[in-house]
Amino acid sequence: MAEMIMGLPKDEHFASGHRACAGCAEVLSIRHILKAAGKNTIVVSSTGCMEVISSQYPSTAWRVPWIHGAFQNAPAIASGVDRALKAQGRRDGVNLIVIAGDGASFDIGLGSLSGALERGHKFTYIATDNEAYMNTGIQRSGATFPYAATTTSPAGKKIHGKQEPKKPLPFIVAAHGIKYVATTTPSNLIDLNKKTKKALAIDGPSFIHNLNTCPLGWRSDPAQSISLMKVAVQTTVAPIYEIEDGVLKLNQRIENRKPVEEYLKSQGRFKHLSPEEVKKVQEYVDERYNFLLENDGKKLFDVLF
Ligand SMILES: Cc1ncc(C[n+]2csc(CCOP(=O)(O)OP(=O)(O)O)c2C)c(N)n1
Ligand SMILES: [Mg+2]
Repeated sequence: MAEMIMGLPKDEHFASGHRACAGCAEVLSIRHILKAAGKNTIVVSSTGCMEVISSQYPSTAWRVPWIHGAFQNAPAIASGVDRALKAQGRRDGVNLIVIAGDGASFDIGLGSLSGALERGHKFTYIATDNEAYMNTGIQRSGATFPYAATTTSPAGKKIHGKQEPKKPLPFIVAAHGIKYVATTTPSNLIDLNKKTKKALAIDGPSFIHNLNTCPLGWRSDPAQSISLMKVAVQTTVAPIYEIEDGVLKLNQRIENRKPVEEYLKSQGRFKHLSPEEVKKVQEYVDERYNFLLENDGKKLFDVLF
């Protein structure tokens, strides 16, 4: 039995000595996802930072079986692993996890993800979202937050960063009728641990959205990565909820929301914003959080299921 510290297992399945940047929140999330999953786990990763930093030949940080696919096909690989283990009579007791970035999840691999969800494979998909294609040089993705400056949505004189909203991936996934969808950040590792376990216990597909500070791409202080995630939750930029059997449950109802400016001001990617634009971002965040408040406890997508 693993020893417990503050309710979290002591076992490590992601080794230190990897090449993640100082202050990378994503690598902390992954470490704790694997702690929750335990050693009987197979991980499939798409191309992205977490692959690049963990697996320079001939070394690896993964202490569980790990498959790296292409940028766009991790869910298709997981589908094959699920079916192969079943065919061999070895499916019971094995956790199958896809860990893929926002570019892979929100954009290029969305078709592959949709197919695997629709076929009903037993696997947990974890979208580690740092809001851009970071390992290739901070290009915008469908997950990039509005007005954020990236190398392909720069803050110019006329256009101030990304002009489009963030794609609502947890809802797109939930609309497939899967049993469990949840959102997380590494600012609450107990929550991340519980949700990972809950997702892995589902007999079918499950999905976790995991938002992570990227000090390089967000131009934030590496020492503040976890407190920035706390601010994301307190401002409701990152609402924490579950969708279980289609029913929305806000895990944390934020009564006294902090102004979104608190979140924006500590990141260089937002430093070009005018006061009017900060107001627009506040409205954008409020609209979405109010939707969650109004629908808390309700079954979403009734017509679709
Ligand atoms: C078909 C294809 N197009 C482009 C690339 C180059 N590429 C590799 S990873 C990546 C971005 C990954 O972004 P994301 O999934 O958000 O992961 P992150 O690097 O941010 O962790 C890109 C564009 C590729 N490997 N394959
Ligand atoms: Mg990314």
